[in-house]
Amino acid sequence: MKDASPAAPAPIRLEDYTPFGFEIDAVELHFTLHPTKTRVRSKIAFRPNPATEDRTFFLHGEALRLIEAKVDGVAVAPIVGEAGLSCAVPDAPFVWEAEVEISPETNTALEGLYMSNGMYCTQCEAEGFRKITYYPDRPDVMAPFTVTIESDLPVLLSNGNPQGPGVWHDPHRKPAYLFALVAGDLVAHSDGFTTVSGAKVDLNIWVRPGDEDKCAYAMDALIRSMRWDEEVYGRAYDLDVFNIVAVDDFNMGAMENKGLNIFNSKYVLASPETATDRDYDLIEGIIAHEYFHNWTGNRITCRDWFQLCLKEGLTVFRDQQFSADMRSAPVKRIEDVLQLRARQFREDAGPLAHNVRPESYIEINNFYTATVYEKGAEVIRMLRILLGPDLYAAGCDLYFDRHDGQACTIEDWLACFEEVAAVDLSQFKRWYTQAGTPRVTARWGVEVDEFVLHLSQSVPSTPGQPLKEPAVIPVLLALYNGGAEVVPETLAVLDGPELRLAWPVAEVGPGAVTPSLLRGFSAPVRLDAPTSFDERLALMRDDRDPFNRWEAGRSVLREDLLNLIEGQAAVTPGLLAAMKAVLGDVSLDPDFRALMFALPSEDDLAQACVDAGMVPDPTQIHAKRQAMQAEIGRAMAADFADQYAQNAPMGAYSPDAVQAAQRSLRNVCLAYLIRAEGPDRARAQYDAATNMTDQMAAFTCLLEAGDADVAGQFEVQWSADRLVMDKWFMVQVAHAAPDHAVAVAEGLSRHDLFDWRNPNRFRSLMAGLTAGNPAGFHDPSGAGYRFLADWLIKLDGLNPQTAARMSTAFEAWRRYDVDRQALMQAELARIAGQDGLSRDLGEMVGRMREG
Ligand code: B3K
Ligand code: ZN
Repeated sequence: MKDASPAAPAPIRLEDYTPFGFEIDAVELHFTLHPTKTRVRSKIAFRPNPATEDRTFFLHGEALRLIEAKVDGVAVAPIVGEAGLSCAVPDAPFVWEAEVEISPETNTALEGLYMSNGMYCTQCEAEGFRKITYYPDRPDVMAPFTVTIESDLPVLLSNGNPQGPGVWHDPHRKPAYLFALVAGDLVAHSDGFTTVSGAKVDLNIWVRPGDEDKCAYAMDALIRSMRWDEEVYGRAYDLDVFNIVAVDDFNMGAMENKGLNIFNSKYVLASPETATDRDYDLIEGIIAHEYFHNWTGNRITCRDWFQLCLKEGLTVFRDQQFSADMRSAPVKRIEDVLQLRARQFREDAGPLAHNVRPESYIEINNFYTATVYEKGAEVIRMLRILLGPDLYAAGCDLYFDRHDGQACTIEDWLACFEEVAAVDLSQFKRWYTQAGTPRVTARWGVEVDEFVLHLSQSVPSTPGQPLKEPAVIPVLLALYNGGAEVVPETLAVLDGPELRLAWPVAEVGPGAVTPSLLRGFSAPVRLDAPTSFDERLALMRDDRDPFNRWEAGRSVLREDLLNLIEGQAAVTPGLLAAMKAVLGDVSLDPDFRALMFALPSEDDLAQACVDAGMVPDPTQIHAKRQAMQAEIGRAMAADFADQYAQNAPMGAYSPDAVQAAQRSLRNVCLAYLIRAEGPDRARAQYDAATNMTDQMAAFTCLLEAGDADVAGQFEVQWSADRLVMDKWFMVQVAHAAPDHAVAVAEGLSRHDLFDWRNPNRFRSLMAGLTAGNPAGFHDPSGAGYRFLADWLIKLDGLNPQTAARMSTAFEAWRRYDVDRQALMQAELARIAGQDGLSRDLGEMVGRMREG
């Protein structure tokens, strides 16, 4: 399927899909583990695939030393190339056997079988299995696996159920990307679960000795996820054991291997002293996400990698629903939309824009994106809004019944909903086949005796897709008049270029009617509505939809910030009054109030400048945002002090939503208060803190206030804790003064603990600059761009996947002034010119240079 040579990467295309010529009845794997000379013996029972005549026998394989190969017990001499081997085989059932040697210790790409702190572990999605043995490494080839592991290490794990020491059998047919193996000196935090049908499941979270007291929250989240999937989606677990392993060196968050999830330790280990509330929140969400993949991804998988959103978009939507049920649903929705806009809208507006279902790729790992994941989830959310919860549930049930055990497409998924709802979803499918964020324009007014709302849509051009067709856009809306909801929430479907909606004036009343549009963010679009500043202040107070209430506040803050950037002298008094009312409104969830006070990010403001026809100046954006924070802090100091006191901790720390919300609001107050009062309160909080949430909040305040000692104190306290030190690296760069940020990052990159081979550590430092300190990254000298490019070039030789991912910091280059554009393009050109550039980074840089 894929050309392995980095020198000549050829795109893979959806339209070229053909099935593999053989099916597999059984796979037996035998591992003899050794750091540099691991032997892998495979025995695979193939038979011709009746769905195709093509009997080409090509097995993927990369960086393998073939020792021997046999067909039906007879030695053969296959033709071996860089990407795999081919061999003459019978047009009848046969058994393939091979032995290969691999070197996990020198596998720095962390793909295939590799080592992390003396432990063996695997990462096979998307195409890592081919670095373990020769195999048809494609998701539509599914098989039951039996695995034997020989090693002196005490804990030997693989997929499925244990059959004896080091022997595992997975009865569920699965693609190779879900294979996993772990061997190490590990200890388990164990529990159990009884499924709805009474089956007992052993649950284990395996960690390095010493970390076992940091697993309780992950285990609790797992048990709640298992129950929730039974109750909400009717999906039960299907093996005797469910294992999770935490590993320190991991390219991503976690991996849903059947029965043996492997996690970045950041998303498993938590104690009040070392993890923030945000960390707990992420652990809960990611544990749930990987668990939910057991049905949406594992039992029903993807036919090919173009269908990635089939499992990822759906599973993200499911984990979002779970978190909404566990915590505050409005807060969860706001947080998800903040992420969507920050990452996916940004992606959709730049050179890396692509369909939720892409149609071609060079390196599939480059398409594990916000568009596939987060926009993919929004598409499922829209489907549920359009059909309603009952038909959505019926469609899911049909999908699970009809396709269990299969490798499927988006067409298979949509057909289930077309069938249960008797609807035609061919236009809706454009959400999968058109890139770009649609823009919805709303205009309204009284026409004779009707209040008329006109909605129209357009989708901007994206690379390779100049022309777009209208999307199906569900718009949840209500109408307000004088603070009253005169038309309750209703669903309008904008499925053509325009839509006219009308209500009798007699119904909506005389005077100014204000629509509350796109409630709950019912579609992933940009909205252009002529709602005045004062109308939005009123919605901020009156809207019954909590999302739109927040959205109204957000948009007035953004508008005021843009006006400050353009020379307005001070924050608008009406805005300050509205903010004051929100802060003191104890009927509102503290977390919601905290979110109302989170100013739009500098990246958000840069995009807002572009939308307003201005060229963003990151230095100016930073300065004005800081100034607004200081002005609000001074204007409302007494209110913040009051809330700071009212939300003081009571009792022992718990990561539950109620306590976390209080800490969140209290720490927002602290961040404003230091602008009015100076750093003493933050210093007192830092010195008294007994949990990482409060310590980290005070730490960042003290960094911003220029405290010369706090970074050293933090380091002395936490230098032995890898996950806490990741935070230390990140926040020092993120909260440095922009004109020093690159120097701080450079200094930290020379620190003894800057282990750049560890993806978490590398990301902490780099993202601290690129995402955490945009004004520093975009320093007019270009030093930030050079710093990043130097490190990407260095990392690419070792870990192309992580290098490629971090390169997206350059994706918004077109937003900026010509000098910055030229500086960024020069760095992209310098990267592109490197000898031996990986397919991963090469593809990303190529797309960013062209787009
Ligand atoms: N499926 C994995 C991601 C694999 C990424 C490969 N580059 C985790 C997840 O989405 O659940
Ligand atoms: Zn996933």
